[in-house]
Amino acid sequence: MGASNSLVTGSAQLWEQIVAHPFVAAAGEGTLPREAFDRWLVQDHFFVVGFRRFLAELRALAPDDGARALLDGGLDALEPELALFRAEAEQRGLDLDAEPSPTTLGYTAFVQASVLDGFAHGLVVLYGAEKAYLDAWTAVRERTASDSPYARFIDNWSSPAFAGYVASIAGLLDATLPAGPDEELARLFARVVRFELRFWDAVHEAETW
Ligand code: MP5
Repeated sequence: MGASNSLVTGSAQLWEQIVAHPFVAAAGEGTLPREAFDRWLVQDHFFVVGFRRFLAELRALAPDDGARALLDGGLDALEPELALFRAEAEQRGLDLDAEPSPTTLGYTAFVQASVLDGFAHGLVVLYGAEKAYLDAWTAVRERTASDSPYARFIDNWSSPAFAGYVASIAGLLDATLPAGPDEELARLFARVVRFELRFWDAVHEAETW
């Protein structure tokens, strides 16, 4: 089993909680309160802006042209994605400069710090975050009627193009860790999974501080 597969398998129980999360289920079924999606939009915008800085740092550490091209593609995709967040926020009258929750701030800071430990560490975090969003938004898609108000967001993280990007990250991770993840990297990945779950909890339950 490749490194990417063994990491996800090692967190299988928590992974199931992500794809079955009440926020994910309600978004799919069309029963999500408007304010809950609003909270997600503002908090995830903060995360993605921070994520872009993380990805640029990771790209600077990429060992070869193939890895650089892959991460360049990821960075390019964040421009239309952030434009989508801004357009939706404007339509909903939301302030994207609102204070992040402690979970959002903690997760964003954790992601950015991971790359200080080197390329493999950052790549493990990148894979965990992208794979978690691919699977969560694919679960939303599977429950959704064709006229979802979240269609553009669903597409963003469950399209064949995004699935291909995540598969390429998995391939790069497998090639980077041919002997599989060591204990430290497995622990790092498990933290990403816990943060993903906590992120959904926080936007669902309106965490404040
Ligand atoms: C992603 C995200 C995916 N937007 N938010 C969280 C909490 N986790 C993962 O990252 P990207 O860069 O939007 O594909």
